[in-house]
Amino acid sequence: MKILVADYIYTPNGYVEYQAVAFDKQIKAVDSLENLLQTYPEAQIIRTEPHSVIYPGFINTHVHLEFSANKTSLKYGSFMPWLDSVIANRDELMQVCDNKMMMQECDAMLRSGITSFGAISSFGAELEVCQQTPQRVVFFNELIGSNAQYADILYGDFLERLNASQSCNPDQRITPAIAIHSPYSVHPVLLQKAVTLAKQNKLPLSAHFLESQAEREWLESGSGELKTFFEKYFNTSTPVTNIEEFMVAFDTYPTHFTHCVQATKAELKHLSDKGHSIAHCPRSNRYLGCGRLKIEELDLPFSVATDGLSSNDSLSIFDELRAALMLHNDIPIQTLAGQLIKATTADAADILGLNCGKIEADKWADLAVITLPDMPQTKEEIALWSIIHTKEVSEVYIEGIKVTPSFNEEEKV
Ligand code: MCF
Ligand code: FE
Repeated sequence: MKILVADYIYTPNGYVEYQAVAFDKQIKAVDSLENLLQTYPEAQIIRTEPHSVIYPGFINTHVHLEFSANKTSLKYGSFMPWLDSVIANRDELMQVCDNKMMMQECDAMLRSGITSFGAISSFGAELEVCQQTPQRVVFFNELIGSNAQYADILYGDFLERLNASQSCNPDQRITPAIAIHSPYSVHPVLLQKAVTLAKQNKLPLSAHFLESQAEREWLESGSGELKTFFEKYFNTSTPVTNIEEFMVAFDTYPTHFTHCVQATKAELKHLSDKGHSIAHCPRSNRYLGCGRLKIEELDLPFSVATDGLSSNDSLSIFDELRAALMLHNDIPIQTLAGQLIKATTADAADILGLNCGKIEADKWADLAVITLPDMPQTKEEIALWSIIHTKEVSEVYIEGIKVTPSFNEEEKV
């Protein structure tokens, strides 16, 4: 048993002062140190630095590790030039992206306090790294393919990758899952099969949805820049589905939809009515010129995610949260900071079906300690100071074990 003591703890009831958390693999209790010691007299007491706050480990719901080699290869600024540049550079980016590079990015996520992430896997190349990294990983095997002719081959390949992620050792903390790439790139027959499979096996399900204006135009009227793209690379000139057909295919199974920047109020209402959620990727949306998701109008749960280095400059969750503070400049900043912390902890865990994200009894002891440079004046300001001042967290625990980015202390078993 360990007891972690800090000036503040972020709990489902807000920030509490002068308390401590008792945990082994799971959290046992939050109480005063004196009370906890009465129940657990043998516990190891760990005192954090002054002005520290204990948070549940942060959760990055959507990242493409396989694209970690990108620095300046892909074109930022506008969606279609970016997509063209993905086609042109993908093979080379994959070639230079080795396990070492992806593990460094898992390290970077860990240093920013990320204890769980959703890995969107196009090829299955990051499975080994995800098995080795100490973090929990929801491993989203991507299904892509708009041409009915190749549907069987693509589905077969997808099933093989899914199987591999299903055969991991439980100690590796991997949850197998399915990602539908997008409405413009997945044939409705494939989509139907994958949704049924997810439902039957209770696998988390995710899909990129209504990211760009080009995507909307193509799905609505079969025109625009995506038409040129499909004519050039796939010799087709009509979309395989439309917004309505794609969206209703998920009606019976709650799905985590990524981006949704271009969704209308009616579409967002439909997503909300069917129990879905949104992964909000503020820097990715800005870098690809897709616009701003109006999070102030959402009435469904959302997470905040980095997306991959294919459309970002870092995988740090705190870099992402700082960007979100800037992007949503009309939302009162203290309120927004509080929402962002909740979105990346409790809400993200609920969305991915992980038993963590909250500091309360019976959750996994996945914790991130941050240390503020000075004492906050009020509890209401802690969320904002945490986001503004945290470049790296001070300590991370996963399932009760302290982990360090270089993994040479206590490694993932
Ligand atoms: O989320 C961003 C932007 N939207 C769509 N796809 C991707 C993103 N980052 C990487 N991707 C991948 C996607 O998984 O790029 C490929 C897919 O494999 C695009 S389709 C050729
Ligand atoms: Fe993505």
